[in-house]
Amino acid sequence: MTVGVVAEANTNIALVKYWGKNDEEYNLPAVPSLSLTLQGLRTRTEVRLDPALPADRLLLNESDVTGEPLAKVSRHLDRVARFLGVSDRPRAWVRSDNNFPTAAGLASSASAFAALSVAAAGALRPGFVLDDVSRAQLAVLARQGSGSAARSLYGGIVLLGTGTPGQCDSARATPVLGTDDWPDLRMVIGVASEAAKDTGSTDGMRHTAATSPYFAPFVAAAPTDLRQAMAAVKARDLVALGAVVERSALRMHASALAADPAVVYLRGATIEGLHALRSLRARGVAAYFTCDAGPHPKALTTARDADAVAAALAAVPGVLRTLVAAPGPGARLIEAGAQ
Ligand code: 2P0
Repeated sequence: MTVGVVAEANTNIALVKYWGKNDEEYNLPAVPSLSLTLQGLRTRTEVRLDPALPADRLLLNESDVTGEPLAKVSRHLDRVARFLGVSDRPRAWVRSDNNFPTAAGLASSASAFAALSVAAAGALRPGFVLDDVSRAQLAVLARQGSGSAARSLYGGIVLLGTGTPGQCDSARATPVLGTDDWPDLRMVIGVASEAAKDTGSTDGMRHTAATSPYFAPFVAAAPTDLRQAMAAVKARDLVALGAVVERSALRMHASALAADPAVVYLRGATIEGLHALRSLRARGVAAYFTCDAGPHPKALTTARDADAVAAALAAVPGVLRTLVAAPGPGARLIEAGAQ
């Protein structure tokens, strides 16, 4: 008999960016980050243990996947098993689906490793319960799969610390605001590509840290950015938060652009999106730019202004479509049972 467990996790977008590591082995971030978990952009993952399987299998968006993505998933299953004290874990079928573009700078690894962590724990430990303690533990495990994944264990606004090199459980995710604590917030995404990006985040940040003279100033600025963003979040002050959001993203990209050779995620649509948002702002619309390791211009805004922001981004050449997301929930177990 095999046991299938399904978990879901929503993606998150950083308001204060994580870029660079201070410990590669444990995947500890070099800077603290703050994120918004997004409603509606989710990964759904099933883990089904099967002792008869000769090796783990990964089905990603209905396609059989092998090579490094499968190896990363297997290592993560091993990590969760080790944490739970399960020796000789059975091989597993992992089936994962995203309802948004995979690996294109929409943080699919965040929701992917968050959902995988929960589903794996549920499959490997019968009767597993996702409570405050296990959620925090799974966030530490998820972070080792992908740094931003730790933040997707929680809904709303989430802080991820830097941790201490050599101490695996030192970089923890902490909920700052719950999913319903600032219901007026919206993130608008201008989808500028459905394709996988050229340079993955891990490689991009490693190369930036190794070669960019602007990486150290980016790291040095992060604590102030975080402090100001936390104060703005607690005061529900979108104008103050937006200023930090925009500069944190642009400083991250400035450090990447100054790498040798440059790491360039920005496209024409990204920069035109930034200008469109600034024009909106000059007319009194709440619209603050951000962008991750991909070309999509994104905007932090309000429920009232979300339609105007989405229309402005949709009009940018190169933007294919727009998504609007409210604050979303943390990772959750959907179903567990014998099959
Ligand atoms: C963030 N990004 O804070 C930043 C901003 C992308 C740009 O976290 O190497 O996939 O797996 O820990 O989490 C994307 O990086 O990197 C990311 P790894 P991850 O959201």
